[in-house]
Amino acid sequence: MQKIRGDFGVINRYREYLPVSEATPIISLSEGSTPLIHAPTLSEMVQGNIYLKYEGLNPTCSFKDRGMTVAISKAAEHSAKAVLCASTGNTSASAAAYAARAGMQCVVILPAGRIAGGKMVQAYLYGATVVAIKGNFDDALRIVQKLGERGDFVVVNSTNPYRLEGQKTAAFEIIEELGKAPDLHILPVGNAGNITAYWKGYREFYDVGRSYNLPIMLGVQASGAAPLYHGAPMDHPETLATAIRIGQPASWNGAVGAVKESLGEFDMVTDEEILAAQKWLASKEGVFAEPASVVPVALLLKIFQSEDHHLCRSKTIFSKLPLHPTIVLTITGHGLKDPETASHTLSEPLQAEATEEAVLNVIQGS
Ligand code: AN7
Repeated sequence: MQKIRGDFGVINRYREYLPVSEATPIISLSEGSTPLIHAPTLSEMVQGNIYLKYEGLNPTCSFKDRGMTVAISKAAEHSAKAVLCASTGNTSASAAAYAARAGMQCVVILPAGRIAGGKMVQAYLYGATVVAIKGNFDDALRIVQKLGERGDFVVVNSTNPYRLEGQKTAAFEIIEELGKAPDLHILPVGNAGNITAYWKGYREFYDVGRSYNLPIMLGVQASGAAPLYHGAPMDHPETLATAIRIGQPASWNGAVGAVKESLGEFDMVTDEEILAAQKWLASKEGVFAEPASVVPVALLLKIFQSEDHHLCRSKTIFSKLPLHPTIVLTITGHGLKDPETASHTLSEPLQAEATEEAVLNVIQGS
């Protein structure tokens, strides 16, 4: 039989490393196999080889699709009729899409007024039931966990272990592409599932001899929502990077384990630094990422280009790396998820009559 394109998602690519069987119907949108983009300007700045794992090119434009294909496929295997999640936006978009694909109802619980526009549109368009609560993500997740106990819904937050199983495949792809694990992996941390999943993936390939090294894991948070950096949960997390506006990460222990075992660190950057990094990454490397996704870039700019470098707890990690290190940054979500937050960069376009001369005059005068 001819292989259809949907056959090439992460479950078929890494079936032997995932908890699926012949009995598992595969609900896939061809997620994964995202590009590892070399970043020449960052590489020169850091004197190493920097790569961007561009997860914004997944079917719903974030890394969440890797875990969602496994979680929804397993829910379908168990004949689930409905799934439920709390979200800062990307999990809900992904859950809604995969649930639509599986013919299941999807209910998403969101913090009112704090979801980026693109993500909100996705949830509605994919047909989810959207409930906005007067509270933050941590409140939403608490409610979802309670409702999950009733048994009518399968919870597809990263408390569902199938989610992290799927997400670990990003580490597999990086090892296959580089021929080894990077020396250092830097990624944003919110609910802390992704850092937990990457470390699991790196360790699994190391354990079966598919890589001979393990990376140092460096997790970066927004300074207004930095519970792991401070080592204590926060009641009122606040950041314009709404995707990571989380004060009580569900995968706390996994994240702390990844950082401890890999001799890594948690660090943080301010909202101002996030906005500057977003513009910098787009204009210097040609990659447009949402605010939460650029926190690793903001950290590199701070360490290598700012007078505030002494404020960075992770600075010492860079002095311990080999000469010309290989460093991977996960770009977790696409910039078009949240055009509003980037709109501060807009200005009025130059105006001209509809003739060549008029247009040329305006360009030359600018
Ligand atoms: C773009 O969608 O938690 O540390 O509910 O959307 O694994 O939580 C999103 C998180 C980073 C943090 N970058 O990852 C949700 C949600 C983007 C994100 C994170 C998120 P985790």
